[in-house]
Amino acid sequence: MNALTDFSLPTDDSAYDAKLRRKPRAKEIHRRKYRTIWISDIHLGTRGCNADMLIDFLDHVDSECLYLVGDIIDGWRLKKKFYWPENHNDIVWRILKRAHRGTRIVYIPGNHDEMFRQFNGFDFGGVEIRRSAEHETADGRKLLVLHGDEFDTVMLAHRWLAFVGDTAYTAMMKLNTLVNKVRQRLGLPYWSLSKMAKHKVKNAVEFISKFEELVARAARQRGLDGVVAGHIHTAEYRRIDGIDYYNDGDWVEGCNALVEHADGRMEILNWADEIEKRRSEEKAREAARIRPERELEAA
Ligand SMILES: [Mn+2]
Repeated sequence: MNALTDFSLPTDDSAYDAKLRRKPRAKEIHRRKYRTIWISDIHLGTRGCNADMLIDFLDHVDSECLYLVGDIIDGWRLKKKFYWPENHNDIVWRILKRAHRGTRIVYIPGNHDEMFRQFNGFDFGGVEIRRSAEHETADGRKLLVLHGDEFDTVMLAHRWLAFVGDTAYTAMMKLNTLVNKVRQRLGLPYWSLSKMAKHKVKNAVEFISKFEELVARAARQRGLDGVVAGHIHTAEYRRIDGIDYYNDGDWVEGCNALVEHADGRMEILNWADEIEKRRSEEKAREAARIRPERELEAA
C-alpha cells in the first residue's frame, strides 16, 4: 500500500502497543477509574516535559472522557529546534489507543499548539478538536473548558514568565531537570524549583489571580457554573464570585491533573505525591511480608 495515502489507524490494541517503547506493565497496574480527566501544558517536544511521569500517570488511570486542555505539543519550540524523544511518542500513542478503546477525547489546542486550531470541529482518530468545550459534571454543573491564553491580558503572550524573561525561564527549567535527576538518583521525590520561585515573585502572584478572575467572569457571562483552564501552569481550585474556577496545572513544573469522580466530586492530583504515596505503600507491604518470616525464624 502507498504509505502516503494510508492514513488508517490501527484497529486492534496490540497494534498500538507495538508502537510503544515503554509498555504498560499491565499485570501490576490497577487503574483508577474517573469520570473525567483534564490535563494540559504537557509541552511535548521540549526537554522540560516530564514525559516519564505522565506515562506513569496514564498507565495508572482511566476515564470515560479525557480533555487535553492545550499546549500538549510545543510547536513554537519544535520550530526552533526539533526534539522528539521516544517517550514523547509513547504519550501520543497511549492517547490514540485510549481513543480507540472508547474514551471520549477532546483536544483544545492552546497557544503553543495553535497550529491545530485551524482543525477546529474535526475528529482525528477519535480525537475531537475544539476551540473550547462545555462539560456537564455528574452533579449537574456546567463547566466551560478552555486553554486560557485568550485571557492573558498582560501581553504575557504565553506565560507568566514574561516577568523573568524567556532565557531565565529556559535556564530555570534546565536547572529544574538537573536538580530532579540528582534527587531521583538519591531516591528523593520530585520537587519543583519554579513552583517555589513563582510564589515568591509578587507580580506573578498578582498576574495569576487576575487571570483567574477574568476566566471565571467569562464562564459567568455564558451563564455557566464554572470553568476549567490551563495555560498558567498553576493547578488550583477557587470559588470566584459564585463560579467554580479550576486549573489543571501542567506537566513541566507541577505534574498535575484535574479529575472528576463518578459523583461529580472534583480533585486536583499532584502526580509526584501520588508516586511517593505508592512507593511508601509498597515499602510497607514489603515490610509486612518480611516480618512474619523473621518471627518464624526466631521461634
Ligand atoms: Mn499556554
